[in-house]
Amino acid sequence: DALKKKVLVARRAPAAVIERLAAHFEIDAVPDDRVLPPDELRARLQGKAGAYITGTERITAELLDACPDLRAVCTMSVGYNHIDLAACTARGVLVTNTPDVLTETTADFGFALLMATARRMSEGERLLRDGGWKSWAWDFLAGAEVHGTTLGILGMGRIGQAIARRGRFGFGMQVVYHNRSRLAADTEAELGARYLAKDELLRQADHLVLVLPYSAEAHHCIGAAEIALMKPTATLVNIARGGIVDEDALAAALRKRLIAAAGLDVFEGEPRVNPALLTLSNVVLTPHIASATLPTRQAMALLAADNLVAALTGAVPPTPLNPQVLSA
Ligand code: 8YV
Repeated sequence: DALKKKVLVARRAPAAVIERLAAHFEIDAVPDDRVLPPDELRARLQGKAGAYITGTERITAELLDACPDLRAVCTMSVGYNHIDLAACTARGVLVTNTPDVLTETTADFGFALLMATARRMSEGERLLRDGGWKSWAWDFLAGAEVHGTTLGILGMGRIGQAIARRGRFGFGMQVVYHNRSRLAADTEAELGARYLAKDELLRQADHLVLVLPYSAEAHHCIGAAEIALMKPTATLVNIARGGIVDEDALAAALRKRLIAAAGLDVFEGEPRVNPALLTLSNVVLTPHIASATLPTRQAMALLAADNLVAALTGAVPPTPLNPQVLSA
């Protein structure tokens, strides 16, 4: 159909997404799980009005200039640091993400990673599988307490608040947080959350969870100086973006036991993992799976598709990041 707009689906997507998009558009769907290299992404975007992407494909100003037909970029992720939003807005390209549908699932995983890290679950499993479980000792694999301790949250958005609820209501924790802006008083009261300056948060937290969006200002905002403020018994959990943490500094701190342990679901330069982290016993490492349940991934995928359909058919997309483009 020559009248149908063309869209690129840049990664293998659920059949329901392809069906929904095919009802409106002529689709060029990448059938496999590899990330398109930048030049291939550019080539396949020629003549396309829309791009359905994931958290991996980078949308830069140069790419937009090379793809003048592009009107909408819809990412199946809540994070959008892979997209130059200002460049998109300046060119009238609508951008959407997938907030809300992954909040509770991602918070579940953040809490699971905190628990696994504090209670040394990966270390225990490795020891058991390697045949190292020979006897019992009073301090055998003794970890850090979770219930009743102080939960620190850096980045108190939707996911941060969902983690705060788990900590407060499930584990009787005291919640302290730092965020660019302070929460409304009634939200703070509901979460029992106390706002602290960043340094004070680092000092007080028994378990510190990073859930802030990645940006130039957030780059390596947890490094040697910040880790030095933390308790030697503290654990650090990162479910945001790898670039927030200086991994070399973290690995050095874990080796010297400046903090007790870390749980990392995200890495700078993933899927490559800093080799310095791989040799440490006091770190739990997972391959960026905090939103990975089938229902949540399906909801994210369909929300991204709904956004793309709306964006290219003159409707208001459910979750736009630059809605000003719609009224321009
Ligand atoms: C995605 C994420 O799985 O939503 C995000 O920002 O990091 C994950 O939920 C990943 O970006 C793939 O799209």
